[in-house]
Formats: sequence, C-alpha cells, structure tokens
Amino acid sequence: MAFCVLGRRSNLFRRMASSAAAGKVRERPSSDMAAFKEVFGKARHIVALTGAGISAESGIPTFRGAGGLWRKYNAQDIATPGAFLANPSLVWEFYSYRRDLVLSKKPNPAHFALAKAEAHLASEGRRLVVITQNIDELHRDAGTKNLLELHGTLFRTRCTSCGHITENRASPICPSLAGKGGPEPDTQDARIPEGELPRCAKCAGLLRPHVVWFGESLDPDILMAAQHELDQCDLCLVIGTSSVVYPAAMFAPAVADRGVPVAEFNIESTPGTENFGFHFEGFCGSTLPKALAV
Ligand code: BJW
Ligand code: ZN
Repeated sequence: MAFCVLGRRSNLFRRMASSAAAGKVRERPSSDMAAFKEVFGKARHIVALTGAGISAESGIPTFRGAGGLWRKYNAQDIATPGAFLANPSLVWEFYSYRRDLVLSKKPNPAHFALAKAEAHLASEGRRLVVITQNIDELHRDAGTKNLLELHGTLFRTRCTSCGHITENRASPICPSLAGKGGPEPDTQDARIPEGELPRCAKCAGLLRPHVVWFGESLDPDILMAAQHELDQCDLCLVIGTSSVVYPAAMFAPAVADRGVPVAEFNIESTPGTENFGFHFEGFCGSTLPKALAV
C-alpha cells in the first residue's frame, strides 16, 4: 500500500515536471456550476475529501491561514510523538481544550449537504463516501455513514502501554484538565504530573489522543480503504483542505491524473487547484449545498 501511494506521488511529480518542461499551459479550472451539476448528476461513485475548512463555519479553527492553530502553536512542539514524549501535559492541554471546544459545536450546512447527498444517492444505487482529515466527528454528527477518518478522532484515546483504544467524550477527560483552556504557546510550564493525566482503565498506562501526528503512519486499513474508494470513484470533491499534508494531499491529484473530474471547494486556491477541473471559490457552507442540491 505504502509503495502504491509513493508510486502515485512520484508519477504525479513526473507528470507535473514533464508538462512544465514541455511548456504546456494548463487550462484554468472551471467555476461553471451548471457544468459541474451535469457531471454530478451522472456520477455513480463520489469521493469527498475534506479538511479543516469544512468545519470553519462551525466555529472550529483551521490549522493554516489567519486564525489557524499553527499560527499560534508550533506543530513540532505539540502534534508529534516527540512532543508528547517531552511534555505530555502540554499536549494533553492542547487536545483537552480542542475536545471541549468541539463538543460545543455543531455540523454546518456543508456537513449536512454531504450527508443528505449520500442518503439520496444511495436510494438510486449510487455511492458517496467522505474521506476526512478532520478529527472533530462533525461528519458523523451530520449523519454521514460512509466515512473514513484518516487522522483519527479527538474522542478516542489509545494507551501508550497496552495499545487499548477507547471511545471517550468526557469533559473534562480527567479532573486535572478541567477548565484549563488552551496552553500558552511557547510555554513549558504548568506541567501536570503524568499520574494525573488520562490513564488506561486496563493497565493504568498513560493514554494519548488516538490521532495521527506528524511523522506517524496512518492506519494501514483506513489508508487501504481510502485508496480503494479513490480507485473506484468517478467524481472527487476536495473541500476545505490546503492540500499540503501528505498522504491526503496527493489523493485528488492522483484521481485527476487518471482523467476523473475533480471539483475543489475552498475560499482560496491551493497547491492542488491547477490539477482540478472545477474550482468553486467561497465558503463551502454556501457553495457545497448549491452544488449538491438535487
Ligand atoms: C475553507 C473555509 C470555508 C477555510 N470554506 N474552505 C511527502 C512530502 C513531504 C512531507 C511528507 C511527505 N509524506 C509525509 C510527509 C510528512 C508529513 C507532511 O505531510 N508534512 C507536510 C506538512 C509537508 N506527513 C505526515 O507526517 C503524515 N504521516 C505520514 O505520511 O506517514 C508516513 C511518513 C512519515 C514521515 C515521512 C514520510 C512518510 C501524517 C500527517 C498527520 C497530520 N496531522 C495533523 C494533526 C492531526 C491531529 C490534530 O488535528 O491535532 O492533521 S496536522 C493538520 O494538517 C491536521 C490536518 O488534518 C492536516 C491537514 O490540514 P487541512 O485540513 O488541510 O487544514 P488547513 O488549515 O491546512 O487548511 C484549511 C483549508 O480550508 C484552507 O485551504 C482554507 O483556505 C480552507 N478554508 N475556511 C472552504 N469556510
Ligand atoms: Zn493500557
């Protein structure tokens, strides 16, 4: 699987390099909604690849761009295995804060548009599946059933000793993290003793959020399932992602590479845009329900 993904990436880079070398000018992506709707009306297997931008209108911060989490926090200090090893208290404060924030938020019209489209298409023997990089579970809350969560979820923990994975929506997740808010950036203080951080009910080991940090591999079963959907799809929607984090960043360009229509919904262009046939600029809470309305 890893070989297949890496192979696709190098093919993509080769294709980009060779068209640049040949001086080929790519057509700008179309923003013709009627043309998109014609493609959507005929598609039988649709993959929607989503990122933090789809939850922005629910009040959940994105990572990059104005107000993004990585503007305030250094990802290396807070979203890597090394960061957790060095200061589990800081990392837990960050995730506890985000759990509490997300628990107070609801899906928005973009999440609901995908869930509604999935149900409608299913009634016609067609398929829509959401592959999300988000860990906020708002797609589930909106009613999406065909869902692959590439980067895990805020509401599962994994034991660093025995590997046991548990659903957990408690707020606070443990008494020592009650009402702490987000950690101050660039601070190493306020260390909660490890014994007072979330612990495993089975073996008392230190728990960690069941999410995928930088430098960690994605769950191979989820990655394989995502690859299967991408291989089968005849339309791909790319919604609210900056398309800079791998392996997700190469999914849609690889689909476009085999001639399948790809439509991007974003408030701005991304490094992926030039590979795609459609680009709808604007808040996806407005553009997506229009695009998927039947
Ligand atoms: C709107 C909107 C509105 C706003 N409407 N739009 C190949 C090349 C180079 C590097 C690598 C590589 N392969 C692997 C790497 C390393 C690394 C990586 O990709 N680094 C890059 C940054 C360069 N990848 C990994 O480490 C991955 N692991 C892996 O590949 O394992 C094998 C391996 C390891 C090491 C080396 C080689 C191979 C794991 C990545 C895990 C990412 N984890 C995070 C944190 C998860 C937990 C958490 O949430 O805390 O996942 S980082 C963060 O970025 C989070 C997101 O899921 C992810 C993507 O962000 P996303 O969703 O795109 O959000 P933003 O904020 O970037 O963009 C929002 C977009 O919305 C913007 O475009 C806005 O314009 C738009 N928007 N409002 C529409 N209303
Ligand atoms: Zn355990």
